[in-house]
Amino acid sequence: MRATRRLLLAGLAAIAPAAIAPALAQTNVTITHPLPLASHYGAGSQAFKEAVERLSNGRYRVTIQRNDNEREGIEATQIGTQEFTITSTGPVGNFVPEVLVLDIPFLFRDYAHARGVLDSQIGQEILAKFNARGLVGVAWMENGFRNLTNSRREVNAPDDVKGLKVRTMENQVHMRAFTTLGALPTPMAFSELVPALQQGTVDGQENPIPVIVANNLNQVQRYLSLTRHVYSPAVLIGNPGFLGGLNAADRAIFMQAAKAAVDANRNKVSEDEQTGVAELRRRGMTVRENVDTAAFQAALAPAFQAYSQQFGAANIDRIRNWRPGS
Ligand code: EAX
Repeated sequence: MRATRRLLLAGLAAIAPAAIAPALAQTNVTITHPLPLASHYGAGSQAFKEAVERLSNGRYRVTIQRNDNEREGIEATQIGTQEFTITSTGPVGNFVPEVLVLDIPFLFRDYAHARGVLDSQIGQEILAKFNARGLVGVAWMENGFRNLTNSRREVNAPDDVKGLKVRTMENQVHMRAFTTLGALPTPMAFSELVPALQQGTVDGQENPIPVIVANNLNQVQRYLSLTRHVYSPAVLIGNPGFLGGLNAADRAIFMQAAKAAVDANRNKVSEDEQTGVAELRRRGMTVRENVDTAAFQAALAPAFQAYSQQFGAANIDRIRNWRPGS
């Protein structure tokens, strides 16, 4: 009897810690973005979720939600009803005006230039401006070079844009550019875009290839012109109260997860840029590749003059002339 009792007690001792250990506290964290999960934002949010849950050993659980109204995602992050959001800079300038300089047409030469500037001191200085606006600019992500689509006509040069009702983001820099070209810019949230195109409220819109592909905009747009008229950054924004309440180790986890998000997001943009145009042709879009971008830049001269006055020519040149190692 004694031996049995001893065995029983030894068995109980072995399982006791697991059975009575307090269930590990788990904190739920929500991140939103405006696109399908298979998009370049979806890739970033998935990488963020995986890294946070792995690095925290499950102490944090990340829920990814889609909200195709980016302004709402920023507002919810600002007031704390969610902890993070991924958004293009489109509406961000209404919260952090210093971001608007990045939305100037033809500011960036190519992806390497844009990513280099955003990851440099220039980009970090702009992220720091979020703090005074009740937001945390955690990391620059990427939306991509924006291209014009419409259902009225092929667009090869600025004159082809005259009179087109073009949906723009709620972004004063973009709206000025399209007004200067003689188009009729119609600002609205992404959530309103497809209905507006379906109902003919607008003739066209402009977005990066990854957005056009992920949202099947070929179903509501006939012509694609590879204008690449604006590089559209995206940004991972965090709630100050949540991030400020973390200890150093947990904050480091979220910063490391943000880096994973940026890498996955940029890789997906690069992939979509490789395959997206052919895919959109396959889906039936008429694609104009050799757009006269020099003519577009010349036609935008009055807008560039206004941007120089608004943002300072030196600030614009600092970005435009950035080189690796500078
Ligand atoms: O951020 O609103 C837009 O056109 C954005 O490019 C889209 O929501 C992805």
